[in-house]
Amino acid sequence: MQIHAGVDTENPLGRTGSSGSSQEHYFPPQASSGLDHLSTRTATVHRTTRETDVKVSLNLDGQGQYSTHTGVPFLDHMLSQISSHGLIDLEIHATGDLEIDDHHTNEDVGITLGQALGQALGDRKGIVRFGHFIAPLDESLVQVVLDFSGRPHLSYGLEIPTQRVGTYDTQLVREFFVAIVNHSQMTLHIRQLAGINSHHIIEAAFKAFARALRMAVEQDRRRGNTIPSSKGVL
Ligand SMILES: [Mn+2]
Repeated sequence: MQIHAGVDTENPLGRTGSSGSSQEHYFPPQASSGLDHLSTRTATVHRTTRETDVKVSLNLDGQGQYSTHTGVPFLDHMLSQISSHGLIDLEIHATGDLEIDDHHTNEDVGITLGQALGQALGDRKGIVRFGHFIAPLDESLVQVVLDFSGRPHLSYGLEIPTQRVGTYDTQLVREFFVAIVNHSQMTLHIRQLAGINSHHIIEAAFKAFARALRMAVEQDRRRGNTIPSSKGVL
């Protein structure tokens, strides 16, 4: 496994420039905000096992640009929600043993994304830390509350009425969040307040997760360069 995090060596100041805007390179919008310790919050994690090969690149201070290719179409659809509503630039490429089922690929994308989140956040200085949102999607309503506490915990309250959405096994939603929680060391509560349609319930959960994530990783200008914990460590 290779992990690279931090400064983009081709764009170390994170300045917007005219030298290409491919999704390989990120241009955080607040490079001269006085919060330069947070201004290049990017990470790339490449994780390989005998079951899958997953590469995740992200920019927490992105604009919601994404390129997701996991071989699992519904998972791609949900990852695009994280990017679009979390304003996190996200590039994910995965190959896996889909001839068995989607389980390993789904889980390993969650693991690798969780690791990338953890890497990009570093020591978690200066972040809001907590995030919450309630997202509707038509009849569905899902609440997400999260805390970059350093302690992995998931309370999962989705009750998805069908076994599949398209070809996607709906049991894999929980597996995805277990993986991301464990590998980003996040406390995450997901509660379904209403919902009938499986696709709507899951998508509302990912939208609420994205917005809660956006809130939690936001730079807290009053917090400055300190860790948001009375304990002094997260
Ligand atoms: Mn949809």
